[in-house]
Amino acid sequence: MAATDIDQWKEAAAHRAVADFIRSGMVVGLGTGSTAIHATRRIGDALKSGELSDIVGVPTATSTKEAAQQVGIPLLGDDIPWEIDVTIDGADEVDPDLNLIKGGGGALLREKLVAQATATEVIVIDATKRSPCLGTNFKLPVEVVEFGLASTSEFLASVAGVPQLRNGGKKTPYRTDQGNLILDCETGAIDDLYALAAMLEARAGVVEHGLFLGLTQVLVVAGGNGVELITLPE
Ligand code: DER
Repeated sequence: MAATDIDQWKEAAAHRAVADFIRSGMVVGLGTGSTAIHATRRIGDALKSGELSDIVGVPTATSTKEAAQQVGIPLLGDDIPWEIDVTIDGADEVDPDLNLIKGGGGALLREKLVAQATATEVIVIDATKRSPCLGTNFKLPVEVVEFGLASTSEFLASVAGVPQLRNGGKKTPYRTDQGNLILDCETGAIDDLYALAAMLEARAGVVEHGLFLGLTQVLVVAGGNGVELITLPE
């Protein structure tokens, strides 16, 4: 399919999520990436037109904060505990249980912080992101501190597949908003998601990983057959 089709699907998924889940007066988590940005822009337009009012946003990256400011979405500070009504965010790979690989955009730490403070996490994707098993189509991003990088890389190679240091361009490594590094791990299809997540979380030097397990309430998928909303059976 053409790139324009995928871009149209991304926009359609994001706009449907805003229409179905965002209401005036909400605290809204603003996701990061080429799909979620359409939701941020749509919310900005709705605030301008008066369709929505009294929305406060919690951005998942500095780039998303800048985009939200550009479209006039008031933002919540860090000085109070968040009670986020709805978050609209993207994903890099989604399995049939609505578990995710995220982090392709480098925002995984803030995205997971926001997701864990959210009542309704709405994930918006184009249909190419669906997968029978996480790790099949996308490397697993792992955010790590620079100190002890060689040891951390050796550990990740033993549990998560060959790690590759994400490049930031101009021969420098990519840096997250927190100044950390990202190792993208060639896991292949992951047979025990929770076991891998536990091993990563137990390792000093690993700041966060891109497995988002049990955090999705609604998946909005746009593809050649239109837009579909998927939830897990109660
Ligand atoms: O980093 C992330 O998880 C982002 O949500 C992003 O990678 C999602 O992908 P997209 O740019 O195709 O929406």
